[in-house]
Amino acid sequence: MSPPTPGTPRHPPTPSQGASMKNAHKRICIAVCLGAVAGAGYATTATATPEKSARPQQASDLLDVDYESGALDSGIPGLTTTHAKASDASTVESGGDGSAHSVSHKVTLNDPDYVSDGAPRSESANNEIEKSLIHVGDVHRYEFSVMLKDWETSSSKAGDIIFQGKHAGGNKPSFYLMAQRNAIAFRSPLLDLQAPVVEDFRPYVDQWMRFRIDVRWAESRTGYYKVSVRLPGEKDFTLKKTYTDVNTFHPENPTAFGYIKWGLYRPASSTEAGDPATRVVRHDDIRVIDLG
Ligand SMILES: [Ca+2]
Repeated sequence: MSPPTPGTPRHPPTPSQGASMKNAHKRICIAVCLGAVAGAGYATTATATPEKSARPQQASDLLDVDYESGALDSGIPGLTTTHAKASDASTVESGGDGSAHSVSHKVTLNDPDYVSDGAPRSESANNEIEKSLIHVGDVHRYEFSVMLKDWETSSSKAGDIIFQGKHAGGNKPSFYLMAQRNAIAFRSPLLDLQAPVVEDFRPYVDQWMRFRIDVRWAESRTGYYKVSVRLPGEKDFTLKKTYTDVNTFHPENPTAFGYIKWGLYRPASSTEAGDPATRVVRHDDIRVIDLG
């Protein structure tokens, strides 16, 4: 099935506008990076891997959503939140991944108050934050922390989606992460690629897991996905799966850009199949980093 988008941006950039904005951003970024390097007195670490302790905003950050403002949009103009009506479909909670706040998304099946854009979902997205959007040629790193809150596992084969890299325009996602049975799996539905990246999440329910997905966005077979995970108690990320020479930007319907969504989307879950009616997931520190 093809998940609908959470809403078409009011002013989607044309390809040329998008490229122009991106180039302008890169020029600014280069200037800022050079300034930071010069000011700090070092010259070789401008592309150092961001780590959890590096909370000061990285010059290469295209998006940094930490929820420390206490607001559902994390104080970022244009951040898209759920359209579900239930008051607790999305809330800012006390306690984050090494911080004071995080966001919660909740979905109860068979309840219209937890339907957003026609499906059982509650998600946030960056589709109206232009500098963090996806265009062909971008190389992006997506990092985010996830807590499966009081999560009951299910023997059903349905996967509940917790993060997506999407193309706009009603296209299927390029990739997503889903909780399925006892595992968290990476999947590219159009390329029919799937691999578990957390083989058994049950020891980590109610704890923060951090994910890193590097993507070269290409409309030919020159792209890649690299998926890394840092589990509770681990100091570093572990590379779990790499797919190279893949067509990562592959819309079925014409579109010029893509975006990310985080939250909970339960497209195939059903209480008849034994899935719990209610599930809740928390996210924190959602970042888009320009590697290009
Ligand atoms: Ca936080």
